[in-house]
Amino acid sequence: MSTTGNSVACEGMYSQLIDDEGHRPDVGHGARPVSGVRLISRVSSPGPYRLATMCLATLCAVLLISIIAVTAHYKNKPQGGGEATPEIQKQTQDAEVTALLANISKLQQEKTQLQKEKDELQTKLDAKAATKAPKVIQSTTKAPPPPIVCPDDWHLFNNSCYFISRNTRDWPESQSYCQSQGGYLAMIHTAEEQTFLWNLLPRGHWNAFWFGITDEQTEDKWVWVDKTPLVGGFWEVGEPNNHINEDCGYIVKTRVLERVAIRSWYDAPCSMYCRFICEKEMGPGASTAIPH
Ligand SMILES: [Ca+2]
Ligand SMILES: [Ca+2]
Repeated sequence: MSTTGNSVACEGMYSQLIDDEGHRPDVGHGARPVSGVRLISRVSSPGPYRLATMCLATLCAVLLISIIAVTAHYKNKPQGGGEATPEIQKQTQDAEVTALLANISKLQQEKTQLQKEKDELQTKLDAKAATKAPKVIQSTTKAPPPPIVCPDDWHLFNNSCYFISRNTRDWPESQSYCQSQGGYLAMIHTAEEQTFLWNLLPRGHWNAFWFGITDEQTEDKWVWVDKTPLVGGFWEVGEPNNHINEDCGYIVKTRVLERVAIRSWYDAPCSMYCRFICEKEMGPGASTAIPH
């Protein structure tokens, strides 16, 4: 250690001082010798160098001890707060776990409360739905429309009533009569409707019945009484032929059984007096407009 070295150095210095007794460096061989009493006196009494050496040695020892003590102190001192840190950390963790458990317990209570409220609301909702159900049933079970009842001597087919006249009129008068009854000369759009009317007509030698078709406005441009154009039709073979300025249509049902419904239309002069077929729509959605 440096202390030992210092001690040696100090001892060497002291020995040098002793060796120098009687031979002071600043005294040459030719100098006057010193007396023995004076030398002993110098050796036994501590000089300023020896005292300084001792003080220095003491200071070195104190310094060394201080360094060792400080080093040992900091070496044994635990890092980051000492030996209690793990305990503090454990306590902190325990506190955090306790807080988390308390929070979980609180959330579970809130969840239970919310579930209870949800069940109550669901119960109320079901109750309201149950009370509304009869209303829905009522709204979907509308009363059926009243059955269509045709006047006497009128015959029902789909949503229309049909009248087969017994008297005869020309075509314009026939249309006027039908209008006076709230209808119009029959407009026949389907084979089913044609067949239905055909079955109502009595057979005869030349039983002819006006219905609601004419080409009076434009020759060979047949239109219904509501001004809609004819599409197709159930004309007899060779008809319409406008043989004698024939601008109105009628249905002929003879006694010849081979004549059929779908080939029974003829054109004829509108001034002829014939029986006729009236039609009027009935029920909801029926047109109140009377074709002219
Ligand atoms: Ca014609
Ligand atoms: Ca004809």
